[in-house]
Amino acid sequence: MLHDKDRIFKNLYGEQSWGLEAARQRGDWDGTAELVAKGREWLVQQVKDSGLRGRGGAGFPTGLKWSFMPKQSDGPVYLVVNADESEPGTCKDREIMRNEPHKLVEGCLLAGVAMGCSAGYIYIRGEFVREAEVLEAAVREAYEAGLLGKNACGSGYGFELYVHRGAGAYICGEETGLIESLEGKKGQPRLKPPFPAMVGLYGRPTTVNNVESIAVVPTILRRGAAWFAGLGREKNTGTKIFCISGHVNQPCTVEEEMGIPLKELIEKHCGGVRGGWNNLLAVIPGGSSVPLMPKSVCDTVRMDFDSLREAGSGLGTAGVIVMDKSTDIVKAIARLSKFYMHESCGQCTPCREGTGWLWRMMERMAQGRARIEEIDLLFDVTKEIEGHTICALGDAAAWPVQGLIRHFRPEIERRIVEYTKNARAAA
Ligand code: L3W
Ligand code: SF4
Repeated sequence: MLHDKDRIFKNLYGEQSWGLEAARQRGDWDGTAELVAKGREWLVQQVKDSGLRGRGGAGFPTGLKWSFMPKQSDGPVYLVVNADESEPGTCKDREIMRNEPHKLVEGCLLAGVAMGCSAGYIYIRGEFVREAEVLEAAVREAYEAGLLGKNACGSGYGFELYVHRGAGAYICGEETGLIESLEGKKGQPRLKPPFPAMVGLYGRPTTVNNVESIAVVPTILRRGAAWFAGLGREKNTGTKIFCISGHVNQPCTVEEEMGIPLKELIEKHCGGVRGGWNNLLAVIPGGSSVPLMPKSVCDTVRMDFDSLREAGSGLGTAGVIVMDKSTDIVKAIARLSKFYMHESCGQCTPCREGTGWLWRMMERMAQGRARIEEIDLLFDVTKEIEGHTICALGDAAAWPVQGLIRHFRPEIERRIVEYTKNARAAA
């Protein structure tokens, strides 16, 4: 359980102003010039030592990612912040940008220095109109106070920061689709490698980080890598913002210690599952792109990257979707299939054709209008999509269906048997 003193985000619920003066009172922008002066190597090493792993879904070690950027460069290198938060069930970056924008702005400067960037771009989801306004105002405040610009914080380091609004496509949250969109092109992911650290924005070395990953950096640097690494557990360190929605008594977004048991998270912060813990059917723990877990797994699982992977799911974005026994679980997953079909950018065949096929098949399964052997066929097709596409959207479309078949196959079979029986009786 996380003590208040270890909480990074002190204004997550917007009880105080987001503005610079209030942010300073909360400790933001305190001694930033001294941190900049410690230099690039120190900054990267601190983030490595903290054990921070990317908060956007993949959990890649942040310090390691920063170290991929060239030590010397013959031109500009860039930081890009992925603020295109679109994963169903996820609303953590939104709260940071609404209520703690200066943590992100200061984090951009420090990450920029750590990687030798002269400029950073925050790519914000188009639908986040109010959040973009707040963020733009926070960046303006930082410029006016001399915290950004040619001589950021009086440190002698020059760093420019831009806020760029997206236009509402989920695929622009994929880092290379985002870069394409930032360049003014259609947001279609690129083949990797080369990774952005080699060829990124405008063909230059670029690192794309999630909002939360960057916003925690100033606190890590001020309080020390050992403090952050002391929270959570090995390889899964620090605090994490969880967003819990669905069939709980009080849906909420909350910062907790990495590795908190799922049951404790729900009971402590959300007033429990609607109708009590025994009324729980399943949980999707990391935004819609990771497999669901039945109640038996939820009883004991911890909320961190490795525990959830071992449990057959993933931490993803930590958007926890809770479903009680009133849920039509097959229909719920069919709805997700429709989402992925709609958001597929269409450039690779297994995803373009496969996501539409999955959705049509899932609609039939939800009604029971299928044959039992088609369940195996459905599973096989998800395996043909997984790992055979340019970006992770193909995997993301496959995994929820795989999780459903793995854990709720009897429910799919029951529908098929019932539908067949009714159809025969009506004939
Ligand atoms: C240089 C190498 N860089 C990896 C970098 C890479 C990227 C990061 C992670 O997917 C996940 C996905 C969704 N040299 C490198 C290297 N990198 N090897 O490390 O890369 P990767 O490929 O593991 O993941 P990804 O393609 O970035 C992201 C999951 O997120 N997701 C959804 C996300 C939605 C949001 C949102 O709404 N905010 O984030 C949910 O689970 O399934 O697994 O930077 O360049 N050798
Ligand atoms: Fe586009 Fe889907 Fe291929 Fe990703 S996997 S590049 S979304 S078609």
